[in-house]
Amino acid sequence: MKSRAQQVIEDCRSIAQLSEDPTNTTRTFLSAPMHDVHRLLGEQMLQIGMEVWLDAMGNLRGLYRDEVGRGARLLLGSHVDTVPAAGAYDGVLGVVLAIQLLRCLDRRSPGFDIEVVAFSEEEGVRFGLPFLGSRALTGEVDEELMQRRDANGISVEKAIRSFGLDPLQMAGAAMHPDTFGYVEFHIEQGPVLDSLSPASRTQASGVRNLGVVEAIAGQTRLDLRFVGEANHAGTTPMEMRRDALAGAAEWLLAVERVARSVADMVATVGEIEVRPDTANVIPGEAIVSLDLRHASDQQRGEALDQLVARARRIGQQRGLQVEARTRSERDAVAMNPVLTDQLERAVRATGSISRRLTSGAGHDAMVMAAKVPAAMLFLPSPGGISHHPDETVRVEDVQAALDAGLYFLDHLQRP
Ligand code: HGY
Ligand code: MN
Ligand code: MN
Repeated sequence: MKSRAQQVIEDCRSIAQLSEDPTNTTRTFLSAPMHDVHRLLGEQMLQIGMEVWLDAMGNLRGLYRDEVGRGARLLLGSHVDTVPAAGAYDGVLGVVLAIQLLRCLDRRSPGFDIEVVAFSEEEGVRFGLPFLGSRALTGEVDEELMQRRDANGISVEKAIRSFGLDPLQMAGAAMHPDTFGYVEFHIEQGPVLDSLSPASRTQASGVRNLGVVEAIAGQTRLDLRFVGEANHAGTTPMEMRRDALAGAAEWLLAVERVARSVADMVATVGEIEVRPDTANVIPGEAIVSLDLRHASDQQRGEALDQLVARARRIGQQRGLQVEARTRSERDAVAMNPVLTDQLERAVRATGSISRRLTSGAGHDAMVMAAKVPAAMLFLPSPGGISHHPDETVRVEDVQAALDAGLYFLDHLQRP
């Protein structure tokens, strides 16, 4: 008989097969495989007596009514979209584990309703803007967002209609007014927890480390556009060039230098677009992305100003036009201490070690926290790998998270 933790892992691996790309796991906002994800998870929700629906942003929602029906509601969930060539657990684990927790409740009354939400989009891959799913629950959807276009010129609004949903019903996606808390189970996606529990020690002793998240680092996503002059690669002397890519490359190394100079800062240039992108033409235009994160909003702001100023200086020195455009900006968010303390108590009461930490990764909890007390529980990421096919979890840690989650639900005092 498969354990509940093994079932969680198996479900995540089954969902990882539902992809836009047969060679890896890639599932972006309201792409075709999302229909299959909704079918698989929706069936599981229906089997445990939940009411199931899709909201206008494509979030799959399931409600487990407490038979006492006092109406107060706890939200559990995470996202079911992925980055390209993703692992099987980022996001999905939080939804599958939440459904498994309700199975563990086995119709016992937690004393409140529980809604499980599978957010349609958190990564920001298709439209360059993250958290589309949770924005719909917190009322952060406006016309500008609805008209954002993807690489094929399709708007968010059109994508919603093409999926068979009605964007005019967006207000109906709002979080239920009786929601008193949001809890997200997620993999750490970094090396901290795994380095604290080398397999030899804790595997042997069986003691597990789980992460109790105190805060989520703030993040800035920015596009930097360098414009020079395309010209012949063979006839243009070096001193007569205005090479946009060379300027972007100089800036990219400055990004790395600045991030390394500030403790706990991370900065990534993950995207680069070159025009005309041809071997024998000097690049006339280079657009690079910046993902900048730090727990301190002030230090992130200072580094951002420093980097934009550096780009402008490089532009002056190289005769390049430089434009900076912010894609999205989210300040660091503290998790709710009342819920977080109770998560920690649940971790300890069920025999695991609670490790408090700040999340470097962004999560829907940072959006939800604006409207409702939010908390997160992390499972270790073996090898610290994530946003990669080798992303994984240990079944013992999934079991520890289920044990802690059940204890949390059984003893929850509302914030
Ligand atoms: O990028 C992130 O921090 C998250 O995985 N969306
Ligand atoms: Mn992610
Ligand atoms: Mn995630």
